[in-house]
Amino acid sequence: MKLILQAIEKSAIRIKNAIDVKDIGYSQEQNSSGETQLQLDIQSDLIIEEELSKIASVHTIASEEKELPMLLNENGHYHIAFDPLDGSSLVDVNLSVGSIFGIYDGELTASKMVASCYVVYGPRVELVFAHEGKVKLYLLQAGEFEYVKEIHLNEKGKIMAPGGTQQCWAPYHKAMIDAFFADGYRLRYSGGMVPDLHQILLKGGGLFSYPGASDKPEGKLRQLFEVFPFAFIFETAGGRAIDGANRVLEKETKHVHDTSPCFFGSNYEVSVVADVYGRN
Ligand code: P6P
Repeated sequence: MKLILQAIEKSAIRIKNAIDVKDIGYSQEQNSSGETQLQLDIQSDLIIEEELSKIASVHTIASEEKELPMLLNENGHYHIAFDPLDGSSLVDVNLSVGSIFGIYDGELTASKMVASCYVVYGPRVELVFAHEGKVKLYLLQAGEFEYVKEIHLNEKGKIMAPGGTQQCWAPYHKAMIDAFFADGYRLRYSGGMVPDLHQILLKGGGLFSYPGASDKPEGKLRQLFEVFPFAFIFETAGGRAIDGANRVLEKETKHVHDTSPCFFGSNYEVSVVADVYGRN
């Protein structure tokens, strides 16, 4: 596992350097989700593939930017799913973006997740790694990731990050979000999953939601690359992650690019979601 974390750290430094290079435009390609790929998306994907290929224990990688999983080492046992540069279109407006990694032992399924990690490229480059019951924060300083602290969520927070197309929300979902704001929660939503969730984790809690809605009944965020890694981090930090009715880490993934509605947050906020969704 240490070699995997080191490979992620090396990838992050190389991706940060790529982000700092000018003249990054759109390629003519589309990814499996039909999103036009930024040259930066493709470059970030190749960087991570290259770094993980050096590790004998990595059997297979699955990338949001690739149609199918890729076998790296027949004798390996870790299966790593990653989103190389989530929210990459935000680079154009100089907002924070991130890389997300789910590390599975034996197969790409929620119940086999053993660790997860994300990197946030913002005013600083920070890395969060969840493994063996701890969520640890690291800061990139002078070319090295230095350990900062452990992350723990409060029982109740103050931040609300409501994703999705509001006019497509179910009426009970809209009423629930409105009630949180009437209760004094602060709106914090950039459109970048990584910085939006990082803020909730570092500011003690709240709720990030990307629900199923009439335009996207199964939500937008991908199970293996985005939803499961953050679910693992939030649960390890003392919070919860559900799809409305159930814990997301109990879902069965049928296709590598499957999505899921998702709610990540402190215990209090997620229990409100479970109650509302359980009654509708
Ligand atoms: P919307 C970025 O494209 C992304 O995949 C996540 O990073 C983010 O949380 C979500 O989509 C934002 O989606 O529909 O609110 O623009």
